[in-house]
Amino acid sequence: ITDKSLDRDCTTLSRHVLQQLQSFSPDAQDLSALMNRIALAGKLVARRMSRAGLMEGVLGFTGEVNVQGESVKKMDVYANDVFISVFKQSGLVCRLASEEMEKPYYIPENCPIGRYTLLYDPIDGSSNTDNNLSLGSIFAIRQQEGTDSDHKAADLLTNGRKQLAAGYILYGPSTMLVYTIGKGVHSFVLDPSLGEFILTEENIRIPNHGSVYSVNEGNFWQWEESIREYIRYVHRTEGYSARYSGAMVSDIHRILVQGGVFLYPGTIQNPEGKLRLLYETAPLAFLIEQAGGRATTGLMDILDVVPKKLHQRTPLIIGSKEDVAKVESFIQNGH
Ligand code: AHM
Ligand code: MG
Repeated sequence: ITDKSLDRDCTTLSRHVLQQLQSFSPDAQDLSALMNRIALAGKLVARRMSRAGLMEGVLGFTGEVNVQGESVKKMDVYANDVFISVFKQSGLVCRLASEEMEKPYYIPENCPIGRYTLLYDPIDGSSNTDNNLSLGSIFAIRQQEGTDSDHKAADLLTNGRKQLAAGYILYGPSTMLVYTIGKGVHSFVLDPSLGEFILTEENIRIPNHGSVYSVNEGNFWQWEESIREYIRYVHRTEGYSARYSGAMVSDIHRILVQGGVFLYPGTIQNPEGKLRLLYETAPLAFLIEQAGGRATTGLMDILDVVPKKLHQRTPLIIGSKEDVAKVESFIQNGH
């Protein structure tokens, strides 16, 4: 067994961000500091999760319902607050917007200089929380445009190509951080004894095709016929395997590494599906495209969708180029 963290060149996350930008410009310094803060939030959340079953008041529901109409878990609230408090100290972020907050959260003391906004889903796959199964956090960083003096955050209602950085933290057997700043996709594993995310793979490329399809087939009769037809095609074609964990960060991570397709289509009742654009589908779309894959609503690239509101939802079909194209062809041509 060789210990990669003993490697002479072991690269930490903040060093990696600077290397990617190959400069010590103010922007590079900012992005490095921002990624460092996201990493700190990830460490705090991972630490709490790793002992959750041993502590009082960590698991279970709060009794509240969030802006999305979903029951809130104690871990959702904890993780949401962790991101706020680590970014309060960063000086760089004026606003944060998350799945758990109806309106953006402003940090007034940062706003005169804080040119960035953090968009995040503090806990992806909340239903896995109480079962000791994989969970994630999703993040994106955008430049704030204009002063946003009326606190309406209208400049956030732009397409996903405006994202400066995006990625996820996967809380699995180990804690991983996978990110892009538009220069490829890179993964890190948290070494708990060092308290550092150490580079494990650079420039990850998603295979053009994979055997995994990942979708909640319990929704079969709620989907449009075109999605049902695609699933029937998968069932009668040899070589596909279903994998669905309830946390898309972990399902999409598997697909990033092994190839395949993840789908959360709209239903007849909710044509926009479940997942939210600004802090779920757009960050993952940016990352998967950077790895050579694709992400679409079925009709247009996720990165081209301009939201009308902060918590706008989109259908999501994401993964290997060929597999996404196959689903698209069922949606657009019926076969
Ligand atoms: P969450 O952020 O509230 O946990 O919702 C997102 C999650 C995804 O991780 C997962 O793929 C999906 O919702 C599961 O939903 P469903 O139970 O409808 O399949
Ligand atoms: Mg979510």
